[in-house]
Amino acid sequence: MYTLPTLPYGYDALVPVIDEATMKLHHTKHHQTYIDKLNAGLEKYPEWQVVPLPNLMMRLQELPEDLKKVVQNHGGGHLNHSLFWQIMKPVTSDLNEPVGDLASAINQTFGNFSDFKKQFSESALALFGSGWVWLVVKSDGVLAITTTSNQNSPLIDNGKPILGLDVWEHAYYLNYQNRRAEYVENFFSVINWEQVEKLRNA
Ligand code: MN3
Repeated sequence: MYTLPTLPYGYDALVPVIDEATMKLHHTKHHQTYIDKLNAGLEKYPEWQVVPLPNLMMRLQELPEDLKKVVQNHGGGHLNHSLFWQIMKPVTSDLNEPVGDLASAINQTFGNFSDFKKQFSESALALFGSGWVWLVVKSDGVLAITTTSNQNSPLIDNGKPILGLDVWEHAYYLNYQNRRAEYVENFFSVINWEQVEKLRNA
């Protein structure tokens, strides 16, 4: 049985970037619903219950049709949100940019941090409908920016997600209404780059 992970900070910790009401609703209602539906879908497949969720995602094509949909949508919802909470932290006064090996890897792939930020933001704005924008490590170890629709996980295409931004309207609409660009810009001040680097090395 999957359960809702505890946030590493309070619901009001990301203010003014993400408001308390959005965080609470997003975590206790949206994320919880993905978990409930994932658990319900797995109930009649004890043989698949024991397989870790990231592995289920990578083996999606082997799953029975009804379970495949559940894992793709609700399993994806659980994995994606679990990562999202982890890679954010409260706003601090310092320049919030990656350092060390992660900074080098980003510069190597995207030229510099500002070009990375531009590409990531453009991908978030160009994404039609609901979905996510990601920084992933591809199977060859190289970084890439990708987007997925709905709750699809980058793991389906064998990219390891290390940074993700939820661009479903439920993630920002209370505070930003239709101003997705502002939400994306502000997101950069709550990214926990230390955690992103941990995930890259995991
Ligand atoms: Mn969401």
